[in-house]
Amino acid sequence: MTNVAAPMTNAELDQLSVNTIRTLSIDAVERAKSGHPGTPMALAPLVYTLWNRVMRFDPADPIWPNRDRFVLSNGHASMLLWSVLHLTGTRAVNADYERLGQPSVSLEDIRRFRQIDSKAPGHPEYHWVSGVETTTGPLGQGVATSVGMAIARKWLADRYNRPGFAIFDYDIYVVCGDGCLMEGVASEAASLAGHLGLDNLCWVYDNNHITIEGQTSLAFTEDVATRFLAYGWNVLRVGDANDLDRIQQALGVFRETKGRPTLIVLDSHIGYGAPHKHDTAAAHGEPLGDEEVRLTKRSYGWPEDAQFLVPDGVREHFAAGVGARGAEARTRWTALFGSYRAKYPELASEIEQMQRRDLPAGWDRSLPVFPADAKGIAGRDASGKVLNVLAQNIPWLLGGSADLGPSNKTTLTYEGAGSFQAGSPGGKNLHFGIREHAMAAIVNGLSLSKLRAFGATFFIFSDYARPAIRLSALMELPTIFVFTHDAMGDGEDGPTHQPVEHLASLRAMPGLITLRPGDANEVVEAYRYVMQLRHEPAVLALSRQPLPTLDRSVYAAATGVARGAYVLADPPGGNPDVILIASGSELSLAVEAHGKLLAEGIRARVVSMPSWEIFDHQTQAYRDSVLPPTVKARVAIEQASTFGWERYVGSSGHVIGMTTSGASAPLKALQKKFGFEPDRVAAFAKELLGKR
Ligand SMILES: Cc1ncc(C[n+]2csc(CCOP(=O)(O)OP(=O)(O)O)c2C)c(N)n1
Ligand SMILES: [Mg+2]
Repeated sequence: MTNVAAPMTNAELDQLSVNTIRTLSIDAVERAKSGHPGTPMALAPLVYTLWNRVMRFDPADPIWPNRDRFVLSNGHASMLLWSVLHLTGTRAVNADYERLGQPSVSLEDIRRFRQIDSKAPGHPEYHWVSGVETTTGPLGQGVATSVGMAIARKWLADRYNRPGFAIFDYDIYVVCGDGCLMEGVASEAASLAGHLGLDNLCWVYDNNHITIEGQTSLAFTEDVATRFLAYGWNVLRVGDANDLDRIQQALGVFRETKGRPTLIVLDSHIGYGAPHKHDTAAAHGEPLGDEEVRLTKRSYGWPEDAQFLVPDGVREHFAAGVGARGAEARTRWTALFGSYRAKYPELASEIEQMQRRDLPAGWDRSLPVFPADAKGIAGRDASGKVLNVLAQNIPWLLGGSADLGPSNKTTLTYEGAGSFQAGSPGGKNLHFGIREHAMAAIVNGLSLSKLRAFGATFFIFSDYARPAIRLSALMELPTIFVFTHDAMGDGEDGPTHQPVEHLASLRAMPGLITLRPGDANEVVEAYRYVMQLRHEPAVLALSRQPLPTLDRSVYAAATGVARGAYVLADPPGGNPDVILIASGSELSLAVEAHGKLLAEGIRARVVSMPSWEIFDHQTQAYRDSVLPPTVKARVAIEQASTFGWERYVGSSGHVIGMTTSGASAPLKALQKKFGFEPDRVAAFAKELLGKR
């Protein structure tokens, strides 16, 4: 016997690495006294194989554009990601896309799993931790977002690849569990991915038969494989989650499969190695407990008392695997991109601008200017004209509707815009089908891939997209949601189609910008503002019916939209006694009422307020100039829930809005029934002034 250990074989290093991921996960959850150990214990071999043997990812540059993407859709298993980001030595990148020297996730972060400011938070958070490709946690979102990433990759390849220049040829790998596959959004997204034949997309399904309440036999007994075959996917099965070679082989089959996305059904055992918790729901979401941790470590052949142990050789093993492969791939790509830039300077500069979320020069040239017109034009129609100009000026602006393109007016109709389909991946019109939730998640995936993307539907159905819009806001993505038929304008369709609380509920969402422009020129300015956003998603609420185009030689310029709210009209010499505040379709109503009040010698002001959020970000001085604190007589008019308007009208003001659902009738009748008439607006103004 000597003290010199024989060098470890590769197989031993593989196993040591897998067990390092497992024990880091166990220890982090134990220390935090909260978290999800069972699935990292089961899926460590999968994540190890994928990262160290397959993925083209350079830990030194986690935002290299042609990297393979990894999405952990079962975000509760976040310790998988924190472990692998740590063990690969992935570097941090800051908000200006600069590479920093420090690790993305340090061992100290893992020790402080789920604690304030740790780079190992409870669930994967894009923007907070470098190397996280999308925020996950709400089950189903990751898988659905990945479809957007796969669409983006196809589109990028079509536009930018040239013979000998495969600038974009990355793949998207996704890990998901029973929960993700139960969620409706996953079905919507999988159906579309199958239709589009996205063969750059691979979902690995952790088939462990366990969710929180127990066995999946309680609620989930469908044949998942057959379901995905019916969607048009390639379905593979790996019967043992510990078999690294089989996993690698299945991933290899994915890479060779053309014309279809791949689902790998991976049979696993949650809590693998824990003698009492293995295969039970108890392993899902709570620490194993001292004694069970010891027994588990013993079963892995791990020192029972060691905590947060990264044995010698493990980091080096990752460096020799994904580290070397990633560095090599990135270096080759960088050289390739250099020659590409020489040969195709314009295309190369587009790619570079896109990566920084810059807009191309001239992005707002030829935006329409709408002449004054009493009959006017619908918000949605103005939007369609603007979008068609912008999409021609900004090559990477694309999007579509959930089957309402002709109603939303979001179809890009100019020559060459094209439809995105399996056989035409350069098309800029996406057909999401009637899948609002997946649409919003896909828009997130497109945006995470640095495309400028929009999704559209009726405003009422924003509810169907809301969870993904929320993630857009959380991730600080500059996505665009075009929601038309934003009030009672849907008339005869009735209350099922008439949004009421939607504006209030979206305004309540942190980080989201809502805009409800009041005429065609405000629509133009709203888009001008939205296009310049880099870190905020925006919702545009647009009218179905024509709105008068205001005469801007009489009223203030629509550029005021960029300040959220602005003084549109004043009494002669200013100094109003009463302020009418309106958005969207009610702006012209306020203007009419204003005319009546002026005729009666009442000093009224009209404030156009398309966006609360933008206005709230202005200086106090500006806000006071629009809504002078001394003027307490204020009437807000908006064909939506009155909820929240108190903050602008104050306790002595009045809100004309909706306090019930709408009704099925022609718009005129609804305006009368719900009191959106100029005389009523004027009457409230007078009442507040004690003149009635
Ligand atoms: C939309 C949504 N609903 C509910 C939850 C709460 N939740 C977190 S994990 C989980 C069970 C997930 O089961 P599975 O995906 O099979 O994960 P496993 O326990 O096998 O890791 C639930 C219900 C959630 N995160 N997201
Ligand atoms: Mg499960």
